[in-house]
Amino acid sequence: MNKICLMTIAMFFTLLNISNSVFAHENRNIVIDAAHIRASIPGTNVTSAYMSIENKSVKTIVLTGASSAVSDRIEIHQHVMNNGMMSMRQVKQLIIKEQEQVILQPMGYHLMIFNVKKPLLPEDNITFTLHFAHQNDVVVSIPVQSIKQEKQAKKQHHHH
Ligand SMILES: [Cu+2]
Repeated sequence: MNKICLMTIAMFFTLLNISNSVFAHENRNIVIDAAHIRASIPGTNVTSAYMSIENKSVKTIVLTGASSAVSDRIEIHQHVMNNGMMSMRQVKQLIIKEQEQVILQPMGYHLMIFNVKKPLLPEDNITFTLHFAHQNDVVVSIPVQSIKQEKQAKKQHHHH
């Protein structure tokens, strides 16, 4: 990443913080919502990020990865059943068809964050850059949530 790009991102986040809209970022075609990172469990340096990614464009979009200052290794993962055992595997890309949405959530797709440089604590907001094929990066500020907060947020998301 060059200096100008970093400056642009820094400016962008200054603006985001002023408007205090840290939960969702919208560009013309890609809408990120309900993004959160699971707080670090003491003694571990691996955690995961979840969100919904909506493709409002008229073309398929392809998520190819993510990057963040908190880790040098972030992978797109999927939970799969293997001989009755739940396991994870890396997927190289996530295809989101036009007018469709993919939800990254516990037990499903997620962004796996390895070698977290410092514990991620509830109330932290972490800058993530999502990379797409043939699309500009999308930069999001993702709040860290404890598992308890995650469950509460999920309840509020369901309107029964
Ligand atoms: Cu994983």
